[in-house]
Amino acid sequence: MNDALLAGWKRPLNSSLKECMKSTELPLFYNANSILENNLTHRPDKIALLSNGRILTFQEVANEANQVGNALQAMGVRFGDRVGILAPDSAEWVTSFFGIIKVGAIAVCINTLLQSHEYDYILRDSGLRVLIVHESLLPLIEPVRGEQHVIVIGQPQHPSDSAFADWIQPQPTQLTAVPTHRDDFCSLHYSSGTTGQPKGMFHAHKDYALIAQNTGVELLGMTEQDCTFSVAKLFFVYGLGANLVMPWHVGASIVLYAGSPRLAVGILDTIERFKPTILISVPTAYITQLVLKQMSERYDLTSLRLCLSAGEALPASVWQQWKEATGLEILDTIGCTETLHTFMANRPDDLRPGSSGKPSPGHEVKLVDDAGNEVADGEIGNLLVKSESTSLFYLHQYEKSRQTFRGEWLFTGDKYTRDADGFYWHMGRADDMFKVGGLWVSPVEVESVLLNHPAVLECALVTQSDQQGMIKPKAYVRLHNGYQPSNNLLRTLLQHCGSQLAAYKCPHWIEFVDDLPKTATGKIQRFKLRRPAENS
Ligand code: 3UK
Repeated sequence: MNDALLAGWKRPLNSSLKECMKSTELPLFYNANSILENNLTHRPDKIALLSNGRILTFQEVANEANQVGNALQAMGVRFGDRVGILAPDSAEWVTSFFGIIKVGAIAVCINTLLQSHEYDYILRDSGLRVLIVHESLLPLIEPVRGEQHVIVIGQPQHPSDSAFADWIQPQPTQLTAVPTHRDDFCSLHYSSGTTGQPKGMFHAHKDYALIAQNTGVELLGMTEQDCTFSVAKLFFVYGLGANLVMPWHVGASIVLYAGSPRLAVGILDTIERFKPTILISVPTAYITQLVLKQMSERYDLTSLRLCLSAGEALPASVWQQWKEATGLEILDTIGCTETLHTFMANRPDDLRPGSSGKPSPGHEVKLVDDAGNEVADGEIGNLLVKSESTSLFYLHQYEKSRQTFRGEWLFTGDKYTRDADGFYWHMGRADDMFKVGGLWVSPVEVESVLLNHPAVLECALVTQSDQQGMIKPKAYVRLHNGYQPSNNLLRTLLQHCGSQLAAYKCPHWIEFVDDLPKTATGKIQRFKLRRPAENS
C-alpha cells in the first residue's frame, strides 16, 4: 500500500484527542497490511517479533509475508478467497496473516483448541480453499479435510501437501497489494454458539485500523518504546488485536508465546527473557502464576508497565493478590469477537477492581430492559454496544444475525449494571453461555452428554464460583427410577463427561436432585439454580 493512500488518516501518536478515529478518515482503498508495512519506512531493521523460536525484523516479516502472498496467488488464490491459519503463535502465523490479507484473500483465524467435528464445521462453513496448518494439529484435520490445499508448517504427511518452508522458498519477496476497499472483508473468526455450533464473523480492513488507533493508542497509550507479550493467542481476536495489530501500528515489538495460559513458569520465564512492557493476559493465567510459591521474589517482572485482563471477569480478590505480589494493577477489559476488540475497560487512573470499567474510545454502550427501555443506575440490563468495528452478520445464520446485530447496536448477550460513578459490573449472560478459563461452555452441549448416560433422566448445567471466585460448571442431575445417588455413580458420571468433553467443559460439581425448576411450558430454568448471590 503506498504512502499516498495512507496520508488521509495519519494522526499524531498518543494524541490527546477526545474525538476518536472514524472509518471515513481512512482512504477508500485501504489494506490492513499497511499496519505492518508502514514500519518499513520508519524502522525496517527494528526487531518486530521475538519468540523462543524465530526473531524477525519488520523487513524480514514483510519479505516473508510477500512470499506467502505470491505463493497463494501462484496456486490461484484471488480476492475474497478464504485461507485458514491453524497453528500455535509463531512467526509463520504472522507472515501468513499479512500475506493472505495483502492479496485480498480472507484470513480465517482458527482456534487451535477445538475437536475434529468443530474443524469439520469451520472448514465447510468458511468454504476454505487453502489451510496453513502446523504439523502438531494435522491429526485433528486428517479425518475432516476436503478439497483444500494443505500447507504444513513442519513436516507434511500427504504427498499432495507442501511444507510451508518449501512453498514460500522460490517466491519473490516483492508483492503489490491488492487494492481492497476499506470495507472489504479481511478476516473471519469463529466463536462458540449456544448449541455448540460456531458462529462465523467477518471483520473488514477498516476494523483493524480503528482498534489500532482507538484501543492501542487512545486507550492503552501504546508507543514505539513498548514491547507487548500475550498469553492470549493470535487466533483469539483479543490476542490478535493487542499483540499484533496495536503494537505494530505504533512500531512496538511483540513477543509470541506458544505455551498454555496455565503454564505459569513458561509465562514468567518469557517475561524475564524478553522484558515486555505490556502483559496481555486472562484471569486463569494470573491465578496460576499467583499459586506459584514466591512468584514475585523468584521472577523479575519490573519491565511491565501495564497488565491487561479480558475474556472473563477478573475477580476483585485476584486483582488484590496480584497488586500485593507485584505492585502492578491489572486493568480488566471486555471485548467480543463481534466488535473485534475492547468495548469497555478500566484505566490506570480510573478503575474499580471487579468491574469492567467504562466504555472505551470509539464505543458507546447502553443497558436496556427486555422491552428495550434504558434502565436506571443500579438496575440490571442487557448490554448493547455501538462501534464502527462491529461485524455485520453471522455467516450462514440469518435468524441469529437479526437478533444480534440491531442496526447500529450490537446485542452482546451480557447482563450488566452501572453504578453511580459510571462503572459497569458484569452480572452474567442472557443466553446461559459462560466461560471457564476464557473458553466458552455451552450448557446444552454438556447436558446432552450427561443425558445420554442411562442413569440421567434430566439435568441442568449452571455456574458456581470456586474459592478463587472463578466460574466453574456445576450439574444438577435428576436420576431415572431405579438409580440411587452414590459416590460411585458420581464418579461414573464424571468419567462419562471426561470421555466425551474437553476437560474445561466437564462439571466441577454434580448435585443429585429430586426435581428441577421449570417454566409453565416445561423449559428448565437454569437461572433459578444459580447460587442466590449470582441471582440477585
Ligand atoms: C465475556 C467477559 C466479563 C462476555 C474478547 C476481544 O472475550 C472476547 O471475545 P469472545 O467473543 O467473548 C466475548 C464475551 O466474553 N467476557 C469477555 N471479557 C470479559 N465477561 N468480564 C470480562 N472482562 O460474555 C463477552 O460478551 O470470545 C475479544 C477483545 C477482548 C475480549 N475479551
